[in-house]
Amino acid sequence: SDKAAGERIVAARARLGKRAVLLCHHYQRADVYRHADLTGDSLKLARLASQSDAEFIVFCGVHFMAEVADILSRPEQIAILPDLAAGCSMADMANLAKVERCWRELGTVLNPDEEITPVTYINSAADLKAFCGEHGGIVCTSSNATTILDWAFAQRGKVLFFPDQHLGRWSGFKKGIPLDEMEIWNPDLEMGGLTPERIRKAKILLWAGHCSVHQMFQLNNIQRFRSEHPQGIVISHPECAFEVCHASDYVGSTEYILNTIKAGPPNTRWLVGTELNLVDRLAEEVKAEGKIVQFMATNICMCSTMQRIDPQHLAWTLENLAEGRVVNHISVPPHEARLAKVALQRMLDLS
Ligand code: CIZ
Ligand code: SF4
Repeated sequence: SDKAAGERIVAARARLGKRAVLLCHHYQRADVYRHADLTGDSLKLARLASQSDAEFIVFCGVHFMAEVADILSRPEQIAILPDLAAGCSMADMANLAKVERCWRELGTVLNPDEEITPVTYINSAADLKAFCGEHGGIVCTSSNATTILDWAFAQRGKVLFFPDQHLGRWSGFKKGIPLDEMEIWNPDLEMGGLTPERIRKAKILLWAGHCSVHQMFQLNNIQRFRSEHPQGIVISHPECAFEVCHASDYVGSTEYILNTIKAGPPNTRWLVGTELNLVDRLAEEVKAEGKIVQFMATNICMCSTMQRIDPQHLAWTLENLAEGRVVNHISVPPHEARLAKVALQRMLDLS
């Protein structure tokens, strides 16, 4: 049972002591989250992990996050993902073969290594971060995407943004780029489904990827909320569709959403467009201040891969570590890690 697993987690952690640090992303379920040493978004967690003295970085989150922790941590530290099946469906929408093909196809119209800066959202595999490191590109997160676009356009005239079209479009829009100068690159079509003219005219090429969780939030959820609660405040994650972000009062990363609502005035009502575990936890935390926090979708909407990290997997992982067996080690190959770190470091130097 989950309760028994909870007790096993506490016992194994007592045996491991300071040898293991337990990181939990905001989207983790409550019965895992309560065991966290450190909580945050993916980047904050990876940075905190690398500053700790722990030998084992146990990352309760998804695969790309454990990869970033491995890349940014010291060589002797070991990144662990309690369930190897905890991926990210958005990250999976772009793979290296497709991005390389895209780069080659763009090369028939222009000279990509001189004219396009590749920008990858942190929600991507390490080999794509390495691609960006190698081709003069950079990583971004949902908290720094507009700053990163400034840097990217200072290098070259165009940006290829992957895998999340929504974060790319919203960030471009915030920078004042007209919507008709942003084109969707569909990796399943030849030349992304674009003509050479449209490629030449585009400022941003948006990879046709999205988050299956955030696409559930709909404009009509906001419209209904506004008609029922005219004083209510709407806040969304930039992985939501453009019209949802556009109709929101605030748009930002998980850290931004948490901070904005916590710092907001008492006795307010909020509609929040991001993952349900975060929203439920936040609602509990701020209700004493008279703040009502509502979830944007009418259906249950969790990240199914984040949910895979459950107490049973965590208990099993920690017990193995305590017995001296390293399980579910996430280790990025050195050549790839070096180039991925170049792209990550460009971002870290800007924030
Ligand atoms: O970078 C993260 O942790 C993710 C996936 C979202 C966010 O907005 O923090
Ligand atoms: Fe990936 Fe979406 Fe889950 Fe975040 S919420 S890990 S972007 S599938």
